[in-house]
Amino acid sequence: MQRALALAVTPGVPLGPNPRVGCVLLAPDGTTIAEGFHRGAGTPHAEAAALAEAGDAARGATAVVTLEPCNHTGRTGPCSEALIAAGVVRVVFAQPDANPVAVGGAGRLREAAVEVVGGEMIDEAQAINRAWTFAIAHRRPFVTWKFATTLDGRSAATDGTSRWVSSRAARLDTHRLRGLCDTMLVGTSTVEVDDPELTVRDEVDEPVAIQPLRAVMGLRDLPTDRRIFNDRAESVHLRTRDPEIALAELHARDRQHVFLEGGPTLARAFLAAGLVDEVVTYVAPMLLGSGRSAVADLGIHTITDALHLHVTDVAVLQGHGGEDTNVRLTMKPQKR
Ligand code: AOF
Ligand code: ZN
Repeated sequence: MQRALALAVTPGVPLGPNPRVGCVLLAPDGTTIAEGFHRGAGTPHAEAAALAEAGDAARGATAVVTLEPCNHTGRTGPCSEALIAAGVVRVVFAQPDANPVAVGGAGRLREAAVEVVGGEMIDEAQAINRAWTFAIAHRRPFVTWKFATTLDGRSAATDGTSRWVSSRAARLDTHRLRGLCDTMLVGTSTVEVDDPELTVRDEVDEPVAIQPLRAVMGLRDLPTDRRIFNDRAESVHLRTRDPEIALAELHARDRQHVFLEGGPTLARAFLAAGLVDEVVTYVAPMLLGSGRSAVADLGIHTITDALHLHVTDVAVLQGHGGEDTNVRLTMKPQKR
């Protein structure tokens, strides 16, 4: 399974709507017959790739897969049937497939007298497809809210200027994180005021294979010459102010991980709706004493009502060329 998990995360596999999956076919004596991994939506599933490599040698084999074999004909055929037809006698998988269109593989295999064991290294398998797993379970994308702040919690000065709060190292790190999501989301006011392009660019060493979708939400009409609508990536205007509706629309477009980069009003709306799953904050050693907070008034007036977050990771982003160190905090809001 360790090997199957490593295959699943083979570098270069584009982040898409499909999960990353690895598969190893073992002979009865435990030697490896063939390996396979999934290379993105529309390409053969990991099991199919391994079976193709094995040919007749798959007869009597054990298939070790990071995800329960699918039982549906989607972009490709059902892996349950392919494993049965190839004469595989045993299937060991990690994560059960709760995807409503694909579900039922283990049952179908058992029906055909294949021995099935599930749940092996399930945590590791779920971790490599965190957003996919979340989106299937919750029927909406996972939401990461990202913001940069000064030491005194300001995201912009009183004149509205917000450029260069975070260091170049922190901005580079942001672009890297953007590239790990499939959607970036801001509100109409951010597009009007800051006119961001919202692409993953230059600053990252390796260009991303697919640019994340650029989504803007809000009822206001926007001029078409805004940079978010340029041809460097896909974009969409979600005509709603309701985070739940916006996420439902993105889910319908097969989006699994939203990187929320909007202003304080949008942040408040998502927090108030309990729709922030992760917070990533870059703290710069800088004081403003006044200026805009990262989040608008949450209606909290006493300390015991504070919204608490749990820190899951701290990273020090060393500054270069005279720039100071920034700190990145990754947190989980406590749901109320
Ligand atoms: C994959 N790769 O190796 C396995 C998958 O888009 P489709 O029609 O090819 O089906 C995607 C679903 O198939 C996916 O969401 C998951 O439930 C199941 N298994 N998918 O992309 C694979 N084994
Ligand atoms: Zn499949």
